Amino acid sequence: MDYLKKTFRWFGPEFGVSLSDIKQLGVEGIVAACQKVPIGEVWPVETIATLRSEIMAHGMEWAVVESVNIHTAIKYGLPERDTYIANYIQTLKNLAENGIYDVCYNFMQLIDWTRTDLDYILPTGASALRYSPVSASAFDLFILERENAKESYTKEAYDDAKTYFDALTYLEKKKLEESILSGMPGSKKLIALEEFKANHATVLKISKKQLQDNLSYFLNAVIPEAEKIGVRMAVHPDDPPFSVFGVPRIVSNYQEIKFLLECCPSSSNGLTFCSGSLGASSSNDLVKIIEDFGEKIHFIHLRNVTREEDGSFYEADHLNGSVPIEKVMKALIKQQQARKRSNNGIVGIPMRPDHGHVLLDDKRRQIEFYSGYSLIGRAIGLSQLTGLEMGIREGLQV
Ligand code: CS2
Ligand code: MN
Repeated sequence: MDYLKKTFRWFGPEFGVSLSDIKQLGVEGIVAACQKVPIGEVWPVETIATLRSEIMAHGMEWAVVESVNIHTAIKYGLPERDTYIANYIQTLKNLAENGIYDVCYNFMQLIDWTRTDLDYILPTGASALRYSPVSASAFDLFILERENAKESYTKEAYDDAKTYFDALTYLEKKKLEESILSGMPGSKKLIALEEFKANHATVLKISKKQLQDNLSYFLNAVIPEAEKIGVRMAVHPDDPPFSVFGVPRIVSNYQEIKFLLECCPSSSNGLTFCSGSLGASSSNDLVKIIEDFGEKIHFIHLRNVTREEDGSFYEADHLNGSVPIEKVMKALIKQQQARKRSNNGIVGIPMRPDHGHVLLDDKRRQIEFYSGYSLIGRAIGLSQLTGLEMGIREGLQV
């Protein structure tokens, strides 16, 4: 049987999870990155080889790179972008030389995911990541102090944000600020508010159309090279899949994914299907995205979110929430069947549980984890997803 390949993201031992912990979960492939190389610089062959050997010494493979991050010069379309694109291509070559062919990246501005609460206590006592529009608006208006931000809100939304913010203590305000500024997986360092403000001011001057052109420019330079060396690029969707702090989104829905895939058609230009990121918007039809773009899905992130009436969402456990995870799994298995029938594409698509709750012994070690990347929470997610996959395969007789 051709199961999805079980993978697990690993940031290094300093993030509270070791390779031997992960091995015990029955994981085949590690999802990792050379995090210490500054964004934009070439990842040296030796640095890649050392990390790969460490993973292999634990009986697993380095299945996917997440992420080779993209320098802001490329995102902003600055003249020096060509140098950074050349570096990016060299990194891909160095990865391929080490036998690593799957690369996840994103084209989000300012930070990776945005959450307003990194320790939202659920009724069970476990904790999860949460996004609340009122808190995000309060940050935008009163911490970031975006120019003319007030005009982008209805009077009611502004008043709600003000009432909410005024009621916060100094420490609660700090906590909100830090929650938003910590959205960079793989780094324990918060982004400095001043740096965030400066980048934000730059990004606001760039239109959505320009950002899409910059993405297209990047892909048209990188993808032909990736194709030559057999590297599959897999863009991660923007999270959350709607504009925050006035910044446009460009990989957040069906049309935007279509643009991305069509601006540079190639089997190397693909997608990381993330059910949690795309699922935070009720207008995204996840099954349709899999059905229509399935052959371009090179990597899978599975998790669930519960969407609430006011536009908030929190990360629910993997099998519960607003995302129809069983339908998503079934559509993914059908995609595998199609690949098998046509003998085209990788059937054992790498899949990882994306984020997990903090519960049980995780609570004692929460400080060590990068938010969302607990051990037990993700281990439970992986085992639930594996069971779901097995049940669906049995039902489909595949
Ligand atoms: C994560 C992302 O939140 C998520 O869904 O998977 O933060 C992901 O790690 C990066 O955006 C990929 O570049
Ligand atoms: Mn994801």
